[in-house]
Amino acid sequence: MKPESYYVTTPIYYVNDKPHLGHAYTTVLADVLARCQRLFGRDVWFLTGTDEHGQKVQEAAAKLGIDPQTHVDGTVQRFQEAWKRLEIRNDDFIRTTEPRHKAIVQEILQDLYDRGEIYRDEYDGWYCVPCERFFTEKDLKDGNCPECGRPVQRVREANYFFKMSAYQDWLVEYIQAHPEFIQPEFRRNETLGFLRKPLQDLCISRPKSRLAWGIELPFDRDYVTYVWFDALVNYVSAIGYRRDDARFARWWPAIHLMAKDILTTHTVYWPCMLKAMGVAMPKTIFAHGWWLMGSTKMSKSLGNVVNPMDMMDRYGVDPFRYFLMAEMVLGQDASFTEDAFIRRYNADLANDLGNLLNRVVSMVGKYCGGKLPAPTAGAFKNGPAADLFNQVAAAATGLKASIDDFTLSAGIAQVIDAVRATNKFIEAQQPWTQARAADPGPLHTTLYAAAESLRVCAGLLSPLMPTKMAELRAALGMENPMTVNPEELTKSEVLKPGTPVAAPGALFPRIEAPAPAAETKIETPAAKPAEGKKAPPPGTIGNPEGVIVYDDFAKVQLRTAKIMGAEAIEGAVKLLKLSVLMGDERRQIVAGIALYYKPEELIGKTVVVVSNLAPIKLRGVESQGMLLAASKGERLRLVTVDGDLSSGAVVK
Ligand code: ME8
Repeated sequence: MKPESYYVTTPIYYVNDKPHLGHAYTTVLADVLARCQRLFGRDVWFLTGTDEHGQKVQEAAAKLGIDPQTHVDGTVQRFQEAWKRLEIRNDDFIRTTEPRHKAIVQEILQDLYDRGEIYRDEYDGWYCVPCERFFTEKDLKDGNCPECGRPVQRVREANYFFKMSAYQDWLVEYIQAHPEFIQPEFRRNETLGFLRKPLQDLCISRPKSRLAWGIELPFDRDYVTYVWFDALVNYVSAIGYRRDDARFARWWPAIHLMAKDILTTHTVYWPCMLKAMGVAMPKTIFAHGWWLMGSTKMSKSLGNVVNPMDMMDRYGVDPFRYFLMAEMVLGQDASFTEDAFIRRYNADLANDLGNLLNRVVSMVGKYCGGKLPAPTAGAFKNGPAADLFNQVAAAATGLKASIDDFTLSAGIAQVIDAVRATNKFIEAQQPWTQARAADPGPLHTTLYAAAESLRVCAGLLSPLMPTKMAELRAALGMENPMTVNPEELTKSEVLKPGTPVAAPGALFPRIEAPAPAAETKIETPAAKPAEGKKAPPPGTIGNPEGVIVYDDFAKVQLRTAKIMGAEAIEGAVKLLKLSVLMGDERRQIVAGIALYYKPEELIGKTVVVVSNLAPIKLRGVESQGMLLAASKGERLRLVTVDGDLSSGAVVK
């Protein structure tokens, strides 16, 4: 059977801008929806591009003393490079200055003109120069521009108009009869509200004397077509409209994604244009919310625009993509702060997902010689492994539904819940206890079931984090980690027992929140810290003096340990000899904490130990590791773990 097709678009962004967080968001959203749909076996086409005509481009080029085409040929690369960097896998990138687009715009204009859908008239109204927009007398606010409040000029100018008003009744009926056409529902209601006022005809031209950088009207060489009549057409010119009927029929109708700023142009102008052209309506026009900076709108004039490149440099591409998708409830506004990013990253990716992989790989290493064990027969029919797998498979179904009904963040949350359930499953099954039993069956089933769960969750998250999830799947010994097969997302026992597993290094190293101003430092009381080695401040790029790169840090193995015994060392007033339990292993550590803790206060504390330090002798007593502590002035406190966690856990 031919798979159902799925054509998704982003707005074509103004080429004069630098790509910012908002552009990145819509583009990643389209990319994730496209990748998810591909994952679930649909035939997908994903289009993005740039809007390259208009006054601002003309002025910017004039300022630089170059022609507008040369100017846009340069600036478009900022978008193309950003999308490459963001792992956007668009099938096409359309520029409105390309001949393939301009020719179609002109043909549509000529056709509508010939059929009387476009007419010439004298325009008499108010014009705001900075906003480049016309207003009627009624639109004005205290005689000024309703948008920016600045004075407006009276303009009388001959122009061309599209008979949009003729489609008002039809459009209202269409919207009412097709609930999936404009989403979310409140945006549909907003459009219907807009359509309660009489719809004006749309001015679609500018005289070349005022704006030369546009597509010339084929029936009047003194005019160019203005912004929307040019830009919106990209959605059809890119897929063979009027050129390749089979191709056009394969992809149309589209799913158009955008933010609420350009709702009306998409839900009113575009449907009326398509109706006049005799083309079917888009399947869905979905307007998402704004990314706000804290609670303020992101804007160039406020200087609070987030550059997606900075975020990627700082935290990596995949975590940034994940955050954008998981944090914004589709349709609602969302607040962007670096703190929110770090919180979500640490919670979902470092603690839940990354930790699950570490646990599985290290236990398979420890108990099964690094090779995936075989589950006991029937373990996936009923019992805890089967229950876990059912929850994981339900997350696959949930994610699939969430991409069709635009509730992506809920679908993602369901996958992360499945990851959490797998961590809980490990806690409940206690493979470290199962490992002591004579029958290895339960231990093998536990580890295999956890790996299976991880396999499916990584497959489901691969549209969001393509590279990281391929690394994860490679760590599980999968043969083609980049290729996720849709059937394997709801099928159990796909991993092959006996396959070697290997950790890819820390997949999501924990991010420490930017430190507050206080100069609290972490010290190692049993031995001197290495000179000149400080943790790199978040956001450090490159490797300036005194700053380590992650690989340096990764050499230090930190683990939790429970203090089982503590005693003074004769003749050494500052030192205590501690006996600690780190997982199954007992160690002796000498720590310089006697002035700050009494031995009996220490028993039962779970502390953090540098576990791969070569043993040394302090006052003749061997120390097999080092505790971490924070000290400031006269005070010293041990670094402990927040909440209940068994000893031997990896700290990262
Ligand atoms: O309007 N939050 O282009 P544009 C979320 N060329 N998304 C945001 C955002 C924010 N703070 N800021 C921008 C144009 N966006 C026209 C479109 S389409 C035929 C022509 C995203 O460069 C969002 O997708 O101003 C919004 O709709 C789009 O950028 C506007 O891009």
